[in-house]
Amino acid sequence: MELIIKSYANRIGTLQFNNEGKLNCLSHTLMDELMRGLHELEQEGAHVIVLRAKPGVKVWSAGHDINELPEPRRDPLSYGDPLETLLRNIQDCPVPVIAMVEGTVWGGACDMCCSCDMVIAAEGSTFAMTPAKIGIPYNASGLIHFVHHIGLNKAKEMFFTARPTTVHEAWNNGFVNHEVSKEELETFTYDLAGKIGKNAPLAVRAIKAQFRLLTRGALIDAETAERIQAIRRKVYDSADYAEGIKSFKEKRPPVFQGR
Ligand code: LCV
Repeated sequence: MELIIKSYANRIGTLQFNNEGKLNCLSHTLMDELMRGLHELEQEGAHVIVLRAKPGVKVWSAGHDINELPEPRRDPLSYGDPLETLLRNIQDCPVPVIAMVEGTVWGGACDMCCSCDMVIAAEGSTFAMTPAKIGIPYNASGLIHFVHHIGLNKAKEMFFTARPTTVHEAWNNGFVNHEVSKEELETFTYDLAGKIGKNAPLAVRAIKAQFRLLTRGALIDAETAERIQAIRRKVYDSADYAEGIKSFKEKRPPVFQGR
């Protein structure tokens, strides 16, 4: 693995992003390595896994690799998209996964934190959900994630404004378990991971599995699911989605026409 550094000690696995040059953006390769790392660490006997970036990063992860977003007219966040698969892999990982965050977190990387079982973030961290900046309709499972974690109004504000949420706001919203100083981030996180690692692994796994099943969101009928898909398709078929990607690549602000 090149874009992820995997390590294991005292029942705690660690997966560290290793692509600062591209701001640890979630490329298909990096996400494949993350999924492989989760599986391997769980097989090696990890009781808990920490996701992290290198100490001192300014950008924890810049989110989905925009250059790998599908061309317009294709769903950018379909069920089989590597990002969606990664999020489910984290949620379904039999052992708790902790996001240890410093710096700024963008788009799909925020949803990745949401998919973790806990988030511990250093002072000065921020979290921004940016699909509206790029012209992406997001998707039902992702939106439900945020509603569950931070409530409907805060989730709407995060998505509609696309502005970075401070770690203090995120802690207040329940998105972050602990806000700690940069100096104590690593010690605090691994102490907490150690507490989980000492508990009965079967019980911890069973409790995580029950949380996963109990929070899968309200059942929706087939017609509602189809209506959601129709609403989303109008957006990823739009000129605005094409403009969102094009403007990013041309390093200029997007000019959305509402069509
Ligand atoms: C590819 C990148 C990226 C990137 N992809 O440095 O949630 S959804 O629905 O939106 C979902 C689909 C999603 O996750 O979409 C991506 C959401 N992410 C963002 O909106 C963040 C986009 N990036 C930025 O706003 C800036 O890069 C930040 C603020 C993160 C850092 O700004 P800074 O000025 O420090 P640059 O912008 O110069 O970026 C450094 C290099 O990383 C690339 C960017 O194109 C540049 O590449 P070059 O050096 O080749 O020009 N880069 C940054 N983000 N998500 N590539």
